[in-house]
Amino acid sequence: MPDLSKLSEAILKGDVKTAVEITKEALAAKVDPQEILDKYMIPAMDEVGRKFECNELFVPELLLTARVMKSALELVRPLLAASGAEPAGRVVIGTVKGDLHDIGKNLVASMLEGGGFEVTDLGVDVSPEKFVESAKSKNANLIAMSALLTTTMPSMKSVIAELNKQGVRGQVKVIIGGAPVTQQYADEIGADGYSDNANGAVGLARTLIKK
Ligand code: B1M
Repeated sequence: MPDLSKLSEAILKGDVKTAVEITKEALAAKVDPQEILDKYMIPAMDEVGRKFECNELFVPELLLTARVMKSALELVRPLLAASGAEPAGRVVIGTVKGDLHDIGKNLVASMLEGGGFEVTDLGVDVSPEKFVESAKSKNANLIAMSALLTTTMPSMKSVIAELNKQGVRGQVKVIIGGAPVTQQYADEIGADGYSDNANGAVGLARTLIKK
């Protein structure tokens, strides 16, 4: 059984090789993938964020840590997805316009897929028009939006405005999430739901689609 604190250290150091090795060892030792993610990977990224805020880390290091996180996540994600269940609905997901953060969004997309949803991932920097056009062309029941920057959150409101403008708001539920997003913000902009984590997003999507 590997020392998983070394996984957090490897993420912080930007050390892809070690992070991948430890993650593989942990999975081979049947450590719960959700535990690897919640106890070691996400806290490491939070620490990266804290250091970035205190000017102890800068953008190049941030990029490096994100690369490590992504590599380790590639190994964990399929197993997280496999723990999901029943078929559910069609989801269009993306990170909102102006925002390039995709680690959390990818996690939510994987969990939704694992939960039996048909997921169309539009990637990052997605315009309101693209969200709405894709929801229409895919006949989606749900639009799922992620934002990591306070400056890009307002784009979530623009997507809802675009749904209203195109007369399709009643046909599609909207859920939102991402570090700066809150339930209060969801209520404020008229989103149907908010979750602060990927698992919660799946439950939320199921509940909303059943309604
Ligand atoms: Co950026 N960044 N970043 N960054 N970055 C943050 C977000 C920041 C908080 C760091 C800080 O200052 N402490 C800060 C935002 C400040 C603010 O707006 N208040 C910040 C900044 C300022 C910036 C730049 C402006 C820096 C610069 O260039 N000067 C720049 C902006 C670029 C842009 O987007 N236009 C930038 C760039 C980057 C990188 C490219 C270097 C890289 C992203 C790489 C990538 O994603 N491919 C990066 C990273 C890695 C971070 C931090 C360190 C980590 C984010 C992350 O991946 N977390 C971040 C600090 C932090 O959050 N601790 C930071 C792990 C991920 C699993 O969590 O995405 O929150 P998260 O997802 C969670 C939940 O939020 C939830 O589920 C997930 C799992 O449980 N969730 C949902 C997410 N989406 C959901 C949707 C749902 C439901 C739940 O329903 C639809």
